[in-house]
Amino acid sequence: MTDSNLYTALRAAFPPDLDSVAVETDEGLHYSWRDLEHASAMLANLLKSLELPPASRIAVQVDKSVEALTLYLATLRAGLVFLPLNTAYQAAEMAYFIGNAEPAVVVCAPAHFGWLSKIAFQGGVRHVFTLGDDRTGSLLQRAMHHSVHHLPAPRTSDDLAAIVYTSGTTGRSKGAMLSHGNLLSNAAVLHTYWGWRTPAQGNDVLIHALPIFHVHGLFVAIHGALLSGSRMLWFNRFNPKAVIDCLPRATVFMGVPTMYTRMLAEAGLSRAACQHMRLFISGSAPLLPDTFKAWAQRTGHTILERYGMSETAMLTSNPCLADSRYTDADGQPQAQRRGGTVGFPLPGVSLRVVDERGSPVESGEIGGIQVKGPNVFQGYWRMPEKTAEEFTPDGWFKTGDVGCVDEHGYVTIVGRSKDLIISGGYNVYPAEVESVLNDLPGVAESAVVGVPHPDFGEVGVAVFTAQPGVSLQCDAVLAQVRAVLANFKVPKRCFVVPELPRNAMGKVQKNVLRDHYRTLFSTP
Ligand code: MCA
Ligand code: AMP
Repeated sequence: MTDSNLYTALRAAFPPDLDSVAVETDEGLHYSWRDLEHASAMLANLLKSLELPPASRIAVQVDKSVEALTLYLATLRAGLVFLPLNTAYQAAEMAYFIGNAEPAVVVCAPAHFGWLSKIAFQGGVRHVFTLGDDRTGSLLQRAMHHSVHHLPAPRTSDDLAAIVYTSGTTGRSKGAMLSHGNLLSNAAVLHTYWGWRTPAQGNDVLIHALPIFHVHGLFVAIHGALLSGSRMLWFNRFNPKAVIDCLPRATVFMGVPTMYTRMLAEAGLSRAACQHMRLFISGSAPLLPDTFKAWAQRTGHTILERYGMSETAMLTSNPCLADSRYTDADGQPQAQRRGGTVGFPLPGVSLRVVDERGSPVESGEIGGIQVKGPNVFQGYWRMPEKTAEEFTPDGWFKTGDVGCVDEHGYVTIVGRSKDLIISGGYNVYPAEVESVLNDLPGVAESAVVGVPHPDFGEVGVAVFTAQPGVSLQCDAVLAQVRAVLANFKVPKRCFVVPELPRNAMGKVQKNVLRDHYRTLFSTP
């Protein structure tokens, strides 16, 4: 069997000098390539010693750290399935993920061991370890006793490497199953398309300031750096000032639009600070044209916007170098990064825009975006019906995004057919928040809508009615929501109204609410 284990491919790209620095943290710690190799081997040997069934899930809810990165690499090496979970998830959310995914191992922050181990053991999990962001916890203590040598478990390209949970329009989160082949094909395409420099070209240096429990920070950023043997300047938390201070030593930065607007608010962001930078990449949420323009004016760099999903990793990208598949009116390869667009389908990705009947539309016309490619996931974990619903009979994945492709091939996202709010790059499904609100004592019914926000791009606002005779206080209601949902899902404002606007069919008119509250966070 040819080994398609993703770790094998990443390891092959490590630079010859294994003692050179692979990761430098904002606390001044240096990790060499050999450290990554050895630490992930010890963890992989620990996982192996547990004699877990094939395809066991390793659920990980820990604060960002280089050790958490090595745990990801170890899981790949051991041929097991990595299941990253946002640190903001609360007990009820974690109980759902553990019940649904049935992991064999749970790794959590030391401070969460009390409540999370209870949920895990009740869910039948046999092994619960802790891992702190300061190199503490039982996981590393146990791994210390294992060998630094480990041969990656051979895997086919269809074998699962990770399950990434993404919320659903019905309020139930779905686990997107990603294989070694899905992740490696996407990483290899981005390696070329974004022109990651090889050691011979003098490697890139990536500023890594994203969380590592979602596709953007975990796969796009980490695979990009590792597959080109590039050093990472590592931040456990995003801090705009500290990132700007690092720019002169870096060449690539990846972030969500909120990170760009927060950096623009810093006086230290200047052309001089950015003069060694090669590439600024944005994604996970729409980048406003104003941000694109302001960034170009301040730094002299045009941000490269790209588009992707947990189910597919990256789908489209503005060009880094000229893309010979797309030519301008003079027949020249397109090299221009266009603000407001997400660029071209990546090589190997097919993308089409269809009308309500599923027929492809003319260029420039708006419709639903569907995709195919080696990066498209294997389906939703234990949800065959849901998986079938999201694919057309001829194998196109329905993204739920609405957009168009112009005559030069640039893709623009204009909206979403799925009821989804993207807040600071995190997805919030109104259905999930509404179901929590509707269950609260005194709430009759609720609607959650996304409205523009200067920092997070978009945030949720809750509008609800009270049961007869009940008087509800918004702050108290939100406090109850906060107790059950991750903090970024909690609506930023809420309103009690006598009734929700409805159309003739009795359906709540969310567009009316969106229009009504559109300017809630506008600055005068
Ligand atoms: C924090 N808060 C938020 C958000 N983040 N509210 C709404 N939306 C958010 N994204 C609130 C918290 O609830 C808290 O409020 C307060 O802000 C401070 O929290 P803190 O954690 O300190 O916030 P922060 O450190 O300032 O975080 C902002 C951030 C972060 C750095 C922009 O949200 C972030 O890292 N976003 C990146 C998300 C990401 O990686 N997405 C990729 C998904 P309170 O105190 O009231 O509770 S992958 C994906 O989308 C696809 C595949 C793709 O294309 O990439
Ligand atoms: P997730 O479920 O977290 O993987 O989020 C994927 C969704 O984020 C996509 O379906 C899009 O709606 C959105 N998204 C990602 N990148 C962009 C972008 N550059 N512009 C607009 N929306 C984006």
